[in-house]
Amino acid sequence: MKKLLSAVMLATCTLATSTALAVTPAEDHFETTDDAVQYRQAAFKLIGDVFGARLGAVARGDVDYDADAVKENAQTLKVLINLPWAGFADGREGGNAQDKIWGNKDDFNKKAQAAIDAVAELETASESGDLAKFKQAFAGVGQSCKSCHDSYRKR
Ligand code: ASC
Repeated sequence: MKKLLSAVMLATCTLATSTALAVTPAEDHFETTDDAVQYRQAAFKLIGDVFGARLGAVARGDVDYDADAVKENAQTLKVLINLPWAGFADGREGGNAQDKIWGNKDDFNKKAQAAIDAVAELETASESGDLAKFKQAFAGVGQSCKSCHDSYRKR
């Protein structure tokens, strides 16, 4: 019983930690705000390439569906989608981010988490080898990007 309890507690802690790491932290390790802005812009640039350019080409039908390539890119995206949020710690206003992010952190974090969840669904769909499922999940990720951009991106 004790063993089971500690296993459950460990699992709960791990879950809590990974969720906390995935969304915006209060503090960060960057020396300057400019570093934080450059970091998150670099992360979004990578996400934009893997999602918008590579997976997007398949979703739009510009590139033939290759299940293995799509799966690989979806797995890459699943890592990348965790990255930008560390660049939005307290006091890191700037770049293309609207200042109101910092007054609406709960909502911002919710939208960030929605993107993480949508990418997890995309990765699952990519494992099915089913183009229709991929396209549907791709649209879900796009919607999560748009929802946050509409509220919080300057342009
Ligand atoms: C992209 C990209 C975005 C989103 C958004 C989805 O590829 O660069 O900002 O998808 O356009 O609606």
